[in-house]
Amino acid sequence: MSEPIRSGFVCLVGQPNVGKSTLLNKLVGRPISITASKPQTTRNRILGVLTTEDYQAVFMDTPGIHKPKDPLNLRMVNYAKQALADADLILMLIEPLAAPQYISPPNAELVLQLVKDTGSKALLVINKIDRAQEGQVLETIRRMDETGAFTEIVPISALTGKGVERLAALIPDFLEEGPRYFEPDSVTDQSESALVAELIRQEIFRRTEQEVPYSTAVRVESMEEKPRLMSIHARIYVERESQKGILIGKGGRMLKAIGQAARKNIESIFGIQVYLNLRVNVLKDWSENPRHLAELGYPEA
Ligand SMILES: Nc1nc2c(ncn2[C@@H]2O[C@H](COP(=O)(O)OP(=O)(O)O)[C@@H](O)[C@H]2O)c(=O)[nH]1
Ligand SMILES: [Mg+2]
Repeated sequence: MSEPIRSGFVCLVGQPNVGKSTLLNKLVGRPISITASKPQTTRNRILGVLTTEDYQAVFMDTPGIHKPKDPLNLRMVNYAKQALADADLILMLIEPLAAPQYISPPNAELVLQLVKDTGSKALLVINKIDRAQEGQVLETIRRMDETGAFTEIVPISALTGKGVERLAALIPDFLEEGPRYFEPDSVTDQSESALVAELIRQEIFRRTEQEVPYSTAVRVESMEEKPRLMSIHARIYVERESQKGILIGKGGRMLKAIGQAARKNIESIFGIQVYLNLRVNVLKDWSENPRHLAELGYPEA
């Protein structure tokens, strides 16, 4: 029998693009949740596990809360709401409020209401302080403290890591005695193929514009581990022929760049040389189709 530990599920929520996935990766110390400078990069609930001698925190990264306008986004927001309901502790992220009005953005108000509705313990994380004035951060703390919704308010920069250790040190105080949900050496519940598909999608999000990243889904069809090489075949789905053209690019250059960048990340995460084969298919209006959504990894919440 191992010693009793503290454990629990810690939900990261916030408006799109506030830095939830960047923070998850910093907390866990591994790039397991993809990030990009675009909203709605994260589409699923992604678990990141932090195990120490005396506690295990299972962080749940979530899609940003917003007002969904299509079936895919409706599912994404529902995954976030489900994670909120499952949480023992909530970390709500916001960015420093902007002077002179210090009004919180509409999606942040929406998140705050959802957090309050759970009745769970919540900490407020003010992220991106690396690009804010000190006075702006202080005024944000003051205003958010007035909501009475938070046990603690912690300013951080998920990008530089400033304040993240302090935040991590607070977490075990809010966990209760419980089981080790995951083996001490596991950092996520994602399968290898799900993580690979996400790493490919990350490069699409970072390299394409407008509706293209939002019309893209990735599925890994095979991963074969040979003695010194992992051979991976993956398929990228888009909704229209024109999007396929953009993803492939002139002379195949875009697809090549996506593949190269994804391959480097996969190699560094798995520590093995990788052969990556990418193909692009049109699956007309998949993001509107319940069956296609489920097949591509976005089942109803
Ligand atoms: N300057 C700055 N940028 C950040 C910070 N945290 C995240 N970002 C950037 O904000 C963008 C969105 O980050 P991401 O983690 O994908 O946000 P999410 O949508 O909330 O998961 C990315 O370009 C990140 O590099 C931070 O502390 N400071
Ligand atoms: Mg994210």
